[in-house]
Amino acid sequence: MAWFRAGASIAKHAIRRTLSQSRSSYLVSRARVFPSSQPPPPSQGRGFHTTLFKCKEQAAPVPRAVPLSRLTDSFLDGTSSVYLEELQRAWEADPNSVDESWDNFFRNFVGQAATSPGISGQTIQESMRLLLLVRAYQVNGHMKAKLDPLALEEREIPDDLDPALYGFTEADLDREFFLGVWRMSGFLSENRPVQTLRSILTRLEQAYCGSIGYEYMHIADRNKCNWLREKIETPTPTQYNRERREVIFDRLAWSTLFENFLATKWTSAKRFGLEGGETLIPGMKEMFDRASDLGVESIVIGMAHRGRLNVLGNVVRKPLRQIFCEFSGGHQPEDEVGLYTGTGDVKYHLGTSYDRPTRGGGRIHLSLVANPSHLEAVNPVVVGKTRAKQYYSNDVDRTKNMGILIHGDGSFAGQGVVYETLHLSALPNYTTGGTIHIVFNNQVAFTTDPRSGRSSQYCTDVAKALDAPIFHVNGDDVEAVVHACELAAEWRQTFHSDVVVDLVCYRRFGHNEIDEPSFTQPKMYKVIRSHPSALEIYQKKLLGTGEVTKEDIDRIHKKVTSILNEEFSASKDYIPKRRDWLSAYWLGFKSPEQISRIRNTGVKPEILKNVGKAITTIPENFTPHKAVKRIYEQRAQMIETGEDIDWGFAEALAFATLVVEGNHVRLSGQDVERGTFSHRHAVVHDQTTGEKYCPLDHIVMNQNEEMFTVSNSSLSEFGVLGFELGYSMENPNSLVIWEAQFGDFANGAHVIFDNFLSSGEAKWLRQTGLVVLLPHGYDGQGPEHSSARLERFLQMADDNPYVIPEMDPTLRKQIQECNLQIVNVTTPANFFHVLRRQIHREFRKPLIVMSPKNLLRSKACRSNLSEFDDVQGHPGFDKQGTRFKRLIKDQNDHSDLEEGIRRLVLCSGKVYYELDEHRTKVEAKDVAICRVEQLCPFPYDLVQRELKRYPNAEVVWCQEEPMNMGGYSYVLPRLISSMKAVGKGSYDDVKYVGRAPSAATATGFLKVHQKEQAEIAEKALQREPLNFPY
Ligand SMILES: Cc1ncc(C[n+]2csc(CCOP(=O)(O)OP(=O)(O)O)c2C)c(N)n1
Ligand SMILES: [Mg+2]
Repeated sequence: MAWFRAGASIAKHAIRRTLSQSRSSYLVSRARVFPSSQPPPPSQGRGFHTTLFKCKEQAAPVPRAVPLSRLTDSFLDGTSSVYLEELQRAWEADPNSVDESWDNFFRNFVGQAATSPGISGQTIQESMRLLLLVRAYQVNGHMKAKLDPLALEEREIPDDLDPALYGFTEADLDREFFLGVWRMSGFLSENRPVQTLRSILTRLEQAYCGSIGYEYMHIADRNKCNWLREKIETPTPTQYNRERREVIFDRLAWSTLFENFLATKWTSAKRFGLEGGETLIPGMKEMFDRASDLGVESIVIGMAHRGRLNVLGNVVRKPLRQIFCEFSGGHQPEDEVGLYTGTGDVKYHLGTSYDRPTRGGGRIHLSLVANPSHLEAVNPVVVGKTRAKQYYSNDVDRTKNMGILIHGDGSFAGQGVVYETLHLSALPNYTTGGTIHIVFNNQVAFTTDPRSGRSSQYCTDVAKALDAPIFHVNGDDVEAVVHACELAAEWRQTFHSDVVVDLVCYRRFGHNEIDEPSFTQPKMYKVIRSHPSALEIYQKKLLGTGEVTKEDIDRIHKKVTSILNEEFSASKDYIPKRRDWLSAYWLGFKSPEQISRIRNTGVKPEILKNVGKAITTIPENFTPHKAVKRIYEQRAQMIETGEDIDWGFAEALAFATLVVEGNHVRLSGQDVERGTFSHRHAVVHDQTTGEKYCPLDHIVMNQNEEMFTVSNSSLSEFGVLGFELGYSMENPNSLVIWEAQFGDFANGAHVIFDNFLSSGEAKWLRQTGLVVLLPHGYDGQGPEHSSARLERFLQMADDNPYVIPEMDPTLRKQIQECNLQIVNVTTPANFFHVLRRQIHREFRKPLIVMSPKNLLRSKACRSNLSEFDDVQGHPGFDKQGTRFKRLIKDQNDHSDLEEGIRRLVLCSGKVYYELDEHRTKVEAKDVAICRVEQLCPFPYDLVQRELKRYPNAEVVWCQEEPMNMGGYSYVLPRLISSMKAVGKGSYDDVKYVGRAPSAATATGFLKVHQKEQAEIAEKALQREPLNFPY
């Protein structure tokens, strides 16, 4: 074994140099092993590591006598020998006079064999240097581990793994050394204080430099490190018995033969196979079995393209015939012709869920979450879904439901959402008790080498920020993979925190099977071409140990191949029975083509009063901030008088009434507890004790604290929105809301909007009722705090602008058939109803809310309690009852036909109040102003009603956003369709009032803003007719 990288001569040389006290920079590195005349082999341009180690440490000095006055504490310096002798004398006189560790040390040392040289400064120092060497292996042993199946890695082995650095030579190998008995687990704890250097090094190499490289010494918690040391530094390496080996072999055979089978049946199809990393499958299966043994009942899995079909077939156990059927193009279920099928998605993005039997005879529920191409974007979604499962299964210690994420090496290092998700892992309202990460590290990303893909040594280094242990494992050693996977499951169930398995493998073919990898990685692929598969390697090993025979191997191959063939034949006639898109909680929910009853959202007045009182009551002995106390008193007054209810209180009433009805409500985002604009104060802080109180947690008797959750989040948009999306998808009876600080910041999460929220139902037939609150509005705060980019959400809407759908209330499916709801609401009562509507219907649809800022405190933006209740004759009550108003007609009383109105201004959001104020000022009684509260899907029926009401009115769309933003582009064709339908003009008849097109969303100058804003109101109400288009 090559412990000494340049043999004893280096050590001797090092010692000699130290003795001469020169400032040596003798670098012990792999490069030095080559004689100086012979250059190191040329770089292949790849490796785990791009940052060269620049270890400047010198080899250890030998001790020498130094005057007491010049003693330092550093024993490496060699001066401490005198000090140690002093210590020993003190200990001999009174063992209690020295620290316990020294007591231990001397006791063990003095009690050792007579052959030992006795205590001298030199031997003590040797022991201590040895200790440093052990420590070096614990910290850096992974650098020497044999991780790369192709053995192409170019890694500098750190100097501190070289015994010569500590003054040892080959001649010391069979000498016995004192290693000590330390308060730590594993190697150093055993009661064998004297060992030969050879046996110490052998064990260190076995433990740390085999097929698994352990990174854990960055973890601050001593108990966790000790737990791991006990597992890693075992006296004998883990051995699986024959029975286990057979199972592992069988699983590896399935994994390998599955890919081979697909490759032969569909030669030119892209399947993103996992050839080169087939051991992933036995690793995952053993991990799941171990997790199940330790209490896990349900696992949510997220992964990208690579190996997904194999995981679906072999791990999740999706019927192979179904996979093969989909591979061949699929058939539509017979009983579902004419039903909503959405757009579908490519086979390696689809999700599924199954109950799978486990080794222990139990069952484990596995769900693989559907995901888009966007690598790693599914991470927060998986974690959020896992958290929701924990809530609904009352898994308070988070041991029954677990999330597993499988990553690529390139994407794990490159995508920011990895970090954003990792940072949710220990937050009280986001933790899931640990996610297990497996990095499928094939050492290449499409065509990019790690050298160009990351600046860190390992692709997993980002996880170190979390104190997560990282197990790097050679993907060719299936037993090591299984061991690392089992250990990860044990870690997760013991410490309830994240852990990473870095499966170092290779990619046998190109990025997909029809891609040519030698264009860019010629040397690597030369090696790969003659590299045996993990299955071949394992077969050879088992044959070598005599544990399996050639016949056993043939039998397993035959069995797997014949099942694959049977399933392939069956796939030809396979017709899926029912669309698998509703999990148990979603039974009874309607798909887009099934009519769902429209329900009222008004609430009985007595319930409103009761919950209103409950959520305005703060315990007597609690001291809120003066201003907060006043807010709560005002809210109590609002409920008492039933008047002037503001936005914040209307929202609280919506939450409270939903909770009373048994729903779960969860609101998360940056600073949402107080509210960015100080309007919510959902959590009150005692000004003397700092304690917190959340009135919404005390609405019903013995309310589960999590039933209403409001939580400040980490400063992440992508991660947190993704989390809440995943959360919302688990159970429909929950109102899940994400609020952006300002709507502007939502674009940091656009992958979630584009690829999940707006298209998830069409691609994967999965519904979500997630609500997104995006503060929006032009109030002079500059380009970055004015716009939530309403136009982008509207552009994503999939309703056809030129086809007016069925709008009859009994037949209407308009919202169900559209992918999004986008609203810009102007009254607290309407906000209350739109939130409640999310739950009071038989389907779920995402809701994007352009939420207000300055309306939060506006005296004009108030509602009376009578608009919240369900009492006939109250202002909110119309023909159907009390509901969300998709359009609010002009506030002035108008009959069904108003021929004297010269202009109908249609607008949305807070600009309404400015228009109305100006209308009063200029006494423009012949202008009607209607608020389009729900922009998408467009309220054709109500717009047509208003168009008919004012037959002589000029039609204006007014907005405060620039023309290329806001609602204009979306509204225009739909308004034209509405006008055509009622025979009232066309394109040229829609006038525009608003800001001119602009690159930036808003001006940075307050004065300019005020001028522009005033002009909008003036123009919308001017006496002269407007020109087309503006
Ligand atoms: C966010 C994102 N950017 C780019 C791509 C295009 N892309 C698809 S696979 C791939 C390489 C991924 O490399 P790695 O994470 O190592 O996974 P591997 O394919 O090697 O398993 C890239 C860049 C993508 N799918 N998602
Ligand atoms: Mg890769």
